[in-house]
Amino acid sequence: MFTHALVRKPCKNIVEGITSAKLGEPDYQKALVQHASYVQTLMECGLEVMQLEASEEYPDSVFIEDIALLTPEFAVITRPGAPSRRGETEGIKEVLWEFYDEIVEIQPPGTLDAGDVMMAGNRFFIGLSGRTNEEGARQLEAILHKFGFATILVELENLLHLKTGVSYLEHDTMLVGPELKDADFLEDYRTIEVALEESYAANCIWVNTTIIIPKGYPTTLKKIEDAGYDRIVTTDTSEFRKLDGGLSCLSLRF
Ligand code: CIR
Repeated sequence: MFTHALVRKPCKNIVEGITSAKLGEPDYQKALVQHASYVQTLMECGLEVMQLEASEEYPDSVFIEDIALLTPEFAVITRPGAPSRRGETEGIKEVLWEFYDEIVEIQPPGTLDAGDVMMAGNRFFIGLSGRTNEEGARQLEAILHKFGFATILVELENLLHLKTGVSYLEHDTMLVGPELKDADFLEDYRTIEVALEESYAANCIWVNTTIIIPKGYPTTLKKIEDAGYDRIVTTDTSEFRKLDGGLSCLSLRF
């Protein structure tokens, strides 16, 4: 069970964030409203939410999931793959000391975005992407092995991050988008497939028995319901989607 979440408020410079989505510029005011409603949803799942101030220097800093991996026992501060995002980790250690005794940092030349890291029970899947290089993944594997976790590397072709294309919904179940639906690493799991036209919805989160999925993806919502999940809530993330940001990227849950 999670008890806390860490989020960072969107900054005005969010309009300068990295994107390949071709959906236009995000609207800052709308992003603020959507972010507040996302935070409210997390609180309704029983989490205490800690909100970091907006950081104008880093347009993508609202996507806080990428800068740290938080597990029950230890925290890893990443080294983001996009040079414009690297400084987003500044100050995060000081915040995490309040919760963790054990904090490890990914070192150069390793790069790792935690959007590429998916925990499923005692296994961690690590995507090798345009952001996470082999060195970064190996450093993380070494840390995870030390703590007794198994690791599996997944080569990605077109996805920004591993969790852009797959989400673990507990109960040995993976929600998976078109790019990864036939991937070998899914063989031990029940899968719920997301259709191509709803592929953005492959990124969602399980929070203390509730599944939070983005608003506007009815077929995926229905499939999750049909798979037996009875508490599903939606939240609008349209402004973050314009920057390739999924629902999970907006928080660190721990
Ligand atoms: C980026 O390209 O880094 C941001 N515009 C979006 C990051 C989304 N994060 C994630 O999927 N974990």
